[in-house]
Amino acid sequence: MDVQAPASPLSFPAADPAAPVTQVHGACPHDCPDTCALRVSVQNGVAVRVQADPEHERTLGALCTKVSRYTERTYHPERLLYPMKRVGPKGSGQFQRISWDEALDTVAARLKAVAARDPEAILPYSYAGTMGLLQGESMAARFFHQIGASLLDRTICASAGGAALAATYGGKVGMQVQFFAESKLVVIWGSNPITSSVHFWTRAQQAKRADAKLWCIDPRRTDSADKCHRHLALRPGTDGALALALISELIRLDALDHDYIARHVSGFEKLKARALEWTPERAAEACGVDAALIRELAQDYATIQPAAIRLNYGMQRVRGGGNAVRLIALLPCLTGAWRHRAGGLLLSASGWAGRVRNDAALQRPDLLAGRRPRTINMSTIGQDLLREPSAGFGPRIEAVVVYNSNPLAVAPQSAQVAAGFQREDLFTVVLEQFMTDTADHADIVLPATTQLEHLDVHTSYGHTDVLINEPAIAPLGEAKPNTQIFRLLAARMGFTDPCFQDDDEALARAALKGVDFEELRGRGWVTLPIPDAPFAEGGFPTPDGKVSIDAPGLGVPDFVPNYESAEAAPELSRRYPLAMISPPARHFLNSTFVNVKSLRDIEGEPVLEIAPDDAMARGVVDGSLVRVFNDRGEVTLRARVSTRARPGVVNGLGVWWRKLGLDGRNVNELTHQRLTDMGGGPSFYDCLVEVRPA
Ligand SMILES: Nc1nc2c(c(=O)[nH]1)N[C@H]1C(S)=C(S)[C@@H](COP(=O)(O)OP(=O)(O)OC[C@H]3O[C@@H](n4cnc5c(=O)[nH]c(N)nc54)[C@H](O)[C@@H]3O)O[C@H]1N2
Ligand SMILES: Nc1nc2c(c(=O)[nH]1)N[C@H]1C(S)=C(S)[C@@H](COP(=O)(O)OP(=O)(O)OC[C@H]3O[C@@H](n4cnc5c(=O)[nH]c(N)nc54)[C@H](O)[C@@H]3O)O[C@H]1N2
Ligand code: SF4
Ligand SMILES: [Mo]
Repeated sequence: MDVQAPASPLSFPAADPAAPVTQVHGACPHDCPDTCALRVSVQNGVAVRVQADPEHERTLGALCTKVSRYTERTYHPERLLYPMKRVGPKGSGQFQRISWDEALDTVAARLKAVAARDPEAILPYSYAGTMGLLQGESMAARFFHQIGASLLDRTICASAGGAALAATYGGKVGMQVQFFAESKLVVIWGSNPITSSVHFWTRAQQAKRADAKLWCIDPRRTDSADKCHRHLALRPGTDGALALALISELIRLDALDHDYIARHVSGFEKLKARALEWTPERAAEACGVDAALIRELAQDYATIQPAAIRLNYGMQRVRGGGNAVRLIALLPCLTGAWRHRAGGLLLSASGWAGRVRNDAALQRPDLLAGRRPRTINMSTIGQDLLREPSAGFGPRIEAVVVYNSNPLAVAPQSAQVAAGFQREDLFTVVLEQFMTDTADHADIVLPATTQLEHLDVHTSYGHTDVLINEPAIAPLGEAKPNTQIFRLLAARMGFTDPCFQDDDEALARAALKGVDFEELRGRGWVTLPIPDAPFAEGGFPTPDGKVSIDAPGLGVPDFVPNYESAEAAPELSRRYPLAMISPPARHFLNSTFVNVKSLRDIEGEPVLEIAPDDAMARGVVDGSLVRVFNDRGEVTLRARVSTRARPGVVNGLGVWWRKLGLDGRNVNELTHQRLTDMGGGPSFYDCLVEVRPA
C-alpha cells in the first residue's frame, strides 16, 4: 500500500553544483534526548546536506541515520505543499487542493461557531513532532488560550516518570550525559540507546573501553543489551520489585552512605522496612529472572564506583511506572553515588533547561483571563472523542486541531481513536508535513514547514545546551510554519491582542531568559551553567533540599503490578498469556520517518519478535504472518522467531503508520487507555495478547 497524498504539481528546485555553498546553524527537532546541532549546507536556495555541527561537543560529530537523511524528508515527493479539503469519507485520504484564503476562512468560521456555543468543545491536540519552543507551542497556545479552548495534558510519553522525578528530586534533573564516559558501572535501565539515544551510547562505550561494567535491564534482548556485560531480562512492569530487592541487598551488605542519607534524604526508615520484605528470591519470582543475577547486580552497585544509571522512559509505560521510577531514583541517593560527577542517574535533564525557558512569555496563559477550561488527557483521546456531554466531562468535543502529532498511529487503543476521528459531526483540522493516518481524517489539512524551513529555539531533555535553528531554505510550496498558521488564523478570528502580531524573530528572542541571544545566534548553541556534580552536597530542588521518599500524598513507593498481569488479572492472563511491549524501531522516530522509503526499507515490515518456545507452542514459524489479538482488537504482523524476545513476552517494534502496515492497523490496536499510577500517562507496555498463525 502506498501513501495516497495527491501528486504534487510542483517539482523542487535543483541545486546548482557550481553555486557557492553556505552553511546554516540548525537543531534536530525530533523527540530524542540527544538534541543534535546541525550544519545545513545550502546551494542556491536548496538544502543539499544535513550534517552534525562538528563544533558542537554534545553532537560528537555525527547524526543518526534518520536525520542525516533529513533532506529526503524535506524534499519528499509526498510533502504536503498546499492546503486541502477532504472530498471523500473520513479516513479515505481523498482531498482536493484549496487556497489558503478558503482554508483559513473555513477553519475560522467553524471554530467561531463552536466557540460561540462553548469554547471548551474545541480541543488542540499536539505533541513533540517538533520539540522547538516556537513551532512546538507558542502562537498555538496563545491562540487556544484566547479562545478558552480545552487544555491538553501532554502525557503520552513521559508523565509518569516526570511526576516520579518531581516527587523524589523536586524536578526533572539528573546527571550530565558526558560524564557517563567516566563511570565505572553503567546501568542502562529501560532504555535501548543504540536506537534511541546514540550519543549517550557513545559515552557508555567510552566507559566500557575504560573498563567499566555495563548492565542492561530490559525485557528485550536489544542491540544495546548484546553489547553490555550483563543483561537482566525481567518481565515488563516488574522494575519496582527489582529496585526493592536491590535496596534490600544494599541494606544487607551495608553499602549505604549513611552520612549522605542522614544529610540529604528524608524518609529512609519507612523505606527500609518495606524493602527488607523484598529478598532477591521474592523479586526474582515477580521479575521472572534468576535470583543470583539480582544478587550480582546488587553486589556490583554496592561496590563499583562511580556508578551511573541511565534510566529511560521505556520502563514507565506500565501501571506502576511512577512508583518504579521513584524507587530506582533512590538508589544513587542511598549509596551516595551523587557525590561523583560520573555517578547518579539520568532520566531527564529537562528541568535544568526549564530554568531558562520562558514558556509563559511564549504561550501567554494570561490570555485565559481568569477562565479555567477543562483539561483533556491526550492519552485517552479515543474514549474522550466518543464521550457524550456530561456534568463531569463537560461538552462533547466538536472540533480538534492537530499539530505536531499523529494520534491515529501513536495513541493507545486505536479502534476507539479511529472511531472518534471518524465521527461525522467532528470538525478536524490537521497541520502536517505529510498525509499521515491522522491527516486522512481531517476536514482541512494545512501544510507545515519542516525544520529546514523555519526558525526555532531548542532546549534538550538529554543534555544541558540550548540551540538555535535558523531557516536554511524558503518554505516549500505553500507550506507555512505553525506559528504563521496560527497568526493568520488569529487574524481571521478577529483577535486584536498585539501578541498575535509577534513575528518568529520576536518569539525566538522571548523564548529564553538569562541566555545571550546574540551568542546563541552566533555559535548555534549555548551551554547552561550546571555544576558538574549537581547533588554532591545534596541541594535537590525539593522544598527542603532533600530527596523525598515519603512524598506528600504519595507515601513510600511500592511495587505495583501491571493491570494486565497474572497477579492483577488472572483470568485475563489465562486467555491472553503473552505480554506485549512495543518499543521504538531504530530507523523511525515514533511514527515519523515511516514514510521515508529508504528508512522503511531498512525496517522492512512491522514485526513481532517471539521466543522460540512460545512460537513452537503456537505453530508459528519464522517469517510467517501472525494474528496478534486481545479483547480490544487484532493486528497482523510478520513473526520473527528470536531470542530477542524473552519467554512470555512478545515485542511489536515501532509505531508504524497504519496505512503502511500489513493490514491497515498497528500495535496500538491492542493497547489500552488505562493510566499510570502517577502523571496520568499511558500504559502502552502493560498489555496482554495472544498470537496465532494468520
Ligand atoms: N530511533 C528512535 N529514537 C527514539 C525514539 C524512536 O521512536 N526511535 N523515540 C524517542 C522518544 S519519543 C523517547 S520518549 C525516547 C525514549 O524512548 P524509549 O521509549 O525509552 O526508548 P528506548 O530507549 O528504545 O527504550 C525502551 C526500552 O525499554 C524496554 N522496556 C519495555 N518495557 C520495559 C519494562 O517494563 N522494564 C524495563 N526495564 N524495560 C522495558 C524496551 O524493550 C526498550 O528496549 O527516545 C527517543 N528516541
Ligand atoms: N505502542 C506504542 N505507542 C507509542 C509509543 C510506544 O513506544 N509504543 N511511544 C509513545 C511516545 S514515547 C511518544 S513521545 C508518542 C509520540 O507521538 P507524536 O508526538 O505524535 O509523534 P510522531 O508519531 O512522531 O508524530 C509527530 C508528527 O508531527 C509532524 N510534525 C513534525 N514537525 C512538525 C511541524 O513543524 N509542524 C507540524 N504541523 N507538524 C510537524 C510529523 O510529520 C509527525 O507526523 O507516541 C507514543 N506511542
Ligand atoms: S534524532 Fe536524536 S540522534 Fe538523531 S539527529 Fe536528532 S537528536 Fe541527534
Ligand atoms: Mo516519547
